[in-house]
Amino acid sequence: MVDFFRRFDGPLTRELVRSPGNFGLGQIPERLQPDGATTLVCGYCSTGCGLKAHLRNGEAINLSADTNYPVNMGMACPKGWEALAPLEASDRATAPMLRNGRGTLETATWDSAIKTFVSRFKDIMEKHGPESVAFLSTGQIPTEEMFMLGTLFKFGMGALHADANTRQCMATAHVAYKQAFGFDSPPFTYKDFELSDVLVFVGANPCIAHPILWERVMMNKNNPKILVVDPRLTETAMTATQHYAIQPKSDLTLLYGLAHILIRENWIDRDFIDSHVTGYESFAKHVQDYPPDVVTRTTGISHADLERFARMIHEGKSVSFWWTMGVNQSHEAVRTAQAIINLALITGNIGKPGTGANSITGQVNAMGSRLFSNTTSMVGGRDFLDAQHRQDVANIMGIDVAKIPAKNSMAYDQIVEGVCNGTIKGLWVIATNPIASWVEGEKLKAGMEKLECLMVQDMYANTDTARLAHIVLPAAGWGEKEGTVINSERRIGLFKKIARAPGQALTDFYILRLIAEYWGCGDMFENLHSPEDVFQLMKKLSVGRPCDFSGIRDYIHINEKGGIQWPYRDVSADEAQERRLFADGRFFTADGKARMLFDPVRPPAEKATPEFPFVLLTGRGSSAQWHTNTRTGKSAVLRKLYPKECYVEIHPSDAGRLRLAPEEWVTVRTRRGIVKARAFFAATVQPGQIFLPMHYDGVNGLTQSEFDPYSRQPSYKHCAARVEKG
Ligand SMILES: Nc1nc2c(c(=O)[nH]1)N[C@H]1C(S)=C(S)[C@@H](COP(=O)(O)OP(=O)(O)OC[C@H]3O[C@@H](n4cnc5c(=O)[nH]c(N)nc54)[C@H](O)[C@@H]3O)O[C@H]1N2
Ligand SMILES: Nc1nc2c(c(=O)[nH]1)N[C@H]1C(S)=C(S)[C@@H](COP(=O)(O)OP(=O)(O)OC[C@H]3O[C@@H](n4cnc5c(=O)[nH]c(N)nc54)[C@H](O)[C@@H]3O)O[C@H]1N2
Ligand code: SF4
Ligand SMILES: [Mo]
Repeated sequence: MVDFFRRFDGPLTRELVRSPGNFGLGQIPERLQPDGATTLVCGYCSTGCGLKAHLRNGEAINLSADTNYPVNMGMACPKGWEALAPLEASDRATAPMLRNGRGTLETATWDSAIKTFVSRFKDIMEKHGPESVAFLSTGQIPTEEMFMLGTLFKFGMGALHADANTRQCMATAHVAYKQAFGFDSPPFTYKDFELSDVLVFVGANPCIAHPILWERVMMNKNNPKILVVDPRLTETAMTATQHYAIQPKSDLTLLYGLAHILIRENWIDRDFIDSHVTGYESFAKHVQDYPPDVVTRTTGISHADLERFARMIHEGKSVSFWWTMGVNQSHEAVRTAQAIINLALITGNIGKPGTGANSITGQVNAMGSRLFSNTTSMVGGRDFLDAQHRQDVANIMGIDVAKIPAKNSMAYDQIVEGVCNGTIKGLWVIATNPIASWVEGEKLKAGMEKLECLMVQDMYANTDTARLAHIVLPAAGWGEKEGTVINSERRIGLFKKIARAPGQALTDFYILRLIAEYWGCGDMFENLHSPEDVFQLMKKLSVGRPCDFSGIRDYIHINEKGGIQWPYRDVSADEAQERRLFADGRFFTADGKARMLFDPVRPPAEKATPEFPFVLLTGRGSSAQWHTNTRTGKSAVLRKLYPKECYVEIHPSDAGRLRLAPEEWVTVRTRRGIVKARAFFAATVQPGQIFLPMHYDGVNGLTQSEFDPYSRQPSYKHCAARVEKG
């Protein structure tokens, strides 16, 4: 181990080599029983299940679902059971790589890789200013690493533009909550799945995307009504009490239409509105424009169904509203999320058991990113434009306030635009695969090929994005490092080290410390020797914020409690396992009241035309596939659980018209690109609509650059397409 650091023999190198958190195994106490078992949070989705790692000589030999963890109580989905496979894959990146003069990537030392990065980025920033570089990161690494990355880049290296794949995913929920509640604060606890008597799911397919949350719904003993709003007859919709197969992107009309009926019938909670909400009168006026006949025309839902929907909300004692990507990924996404929030507010369904306007998060630590990545918000959910916030952070971190930018970063799409038009010349990509996951993949690829310096930090050097890089840094993954993550119900859970990273791969934590050292700003982190040191600093940064978790003692405390939900201010004051927000009806706005926000409905950019007669929907295909499949694709077990080749769901009537045979190869074409897929006849999609799972190569070559104006999240689930034989 000492060997590959021999050219950089500073104190950090010695610490790296010695540190049990890096090359050895972790420091959590059960490590002391190397043949026992330990619990850690799964590294895929935001459900945040507890997995039990069975250890031999301190390393995991197998995983099972933890029966004691309050989230999953002994259940796990296939990805969780198979989470060791991606670590053991033969194509792991095991050494840094640099692109040579002939244009191929070849193995390099850490010293030369990081020196190359530092000299190229410094060069670019000197020539073109600090706004000529950017990073794109993730919701899939621990909060400690996000914090290090965001503070290193902005306060240490003096750069500005930084965003993450959470823009593709959670930006809408973040903005919707912030505007409505004064802070990005999903109010629920998972127990609410079990306590509601009416559950409304909008644009969410938890059977596939959050299977264990769906299990929690199935544990509901109130014989609840489950209402699902989704253009597709998904696995979730099939088990629902009622499925509303609306026209794609007509949600806002539907939700305003429901508010119209609830208000018309006086099925509202006037006391709650008067005491805890502002903007009700103008909202009530606004929804007068959405009477049932208008709603019926736009959504395709019958008048009777619409009235019954509103009545079920009214008759429910504890109604909870849940939304995911069908809402967040839309051209009017923030207002749609807020229309859901408004329904909860006018009916007083918030702050009580089994209620809430609840965004289900996606990635394991999207919630950590929303609070601490220092990208769109400053650490602790603060605002870069607020001088007092900047001063507070400078004081707590012991840095000069002048180092903190008084300007916001560009959003993901603006960074991508900069890459494509050449104003961004240096890009650092961490734990995300934008070539495959961002819209209009081909355009982005062409832009990335022009970059002066592209550095990719990933577990694998062969992702679509890493293949374009000038520098690849091999990263340890989930299971090979320690840190905390925050799940959908605000529960802070633990990643533990149960395996050794292969070859020379380092944890992102140590990669960031090395980069800081080489950049010349290592002093910023000189007291942060382990992720847990960072956690202690983040605790201080959370004090007095809505997300205050300063009452958590340390990692052991989180371990003992089975995760801890924020807020958690004082260990002696609040020991409850399950907590929800807003029980007192006070929100995080200046006057303590929630805001009702709304806009007129707008049509999406692309409509079906004679040339492109289908609406193309995209999303998750199976519970065994994760995003761009770099991890899940490594498990032989998971590979048996989904079709090997890309497939497109098409209604049998459309397939008949196009004279397709089942499973025949077709070309799906949009104005931006093509994908080959097998035709899968399924009445799950409506006539005139097709569905492509996002996990296969090239799918995002088809999607389009349309964004919500407030959250700048892409509208991945709506564009015009054509299906051709062959
Ligand atoms: N197995 C698996 N699980 C995952 C992931 C994964 O890749 N694989 N990813 C995780 C992440 S990061 C996320 S963000 C979540 C996503 O979780 P979900 O949002 O539940 O999953 P999606 O399939 O993207 O989209 C949900 C539904 O939105 C519907 N939809 C499309 N357009 C519209 C519309 O206009 N209106 C409405 N109402 N619905 C619409 C789609 O038909 C789809 O069924 O899943 C997480 N869990
Ligand atoms: N068409 C369409 N496109 C979509 C969506 C959709 O619904 N439809 N959904 C969007 C959503 S919600 C999301 S969240 C994005 C996800 O998009 P991406 O983030 O691009 O997808 P992943 O495949 O999860 O990529 C994560 C990368 O991080 C690497 N990695 C994993 N763990 C670590 C680690 O600890 N350290 C480092 N350094 N690397 C690591 C993995 O190997 C992988 O290459 O996709 C978006 N794209
Ligand atoms: S539901 Fe999510 S957190 Fe639970 S095992 Fe599956 S991927 Fe992991
Ligand atoms: Mo996501």
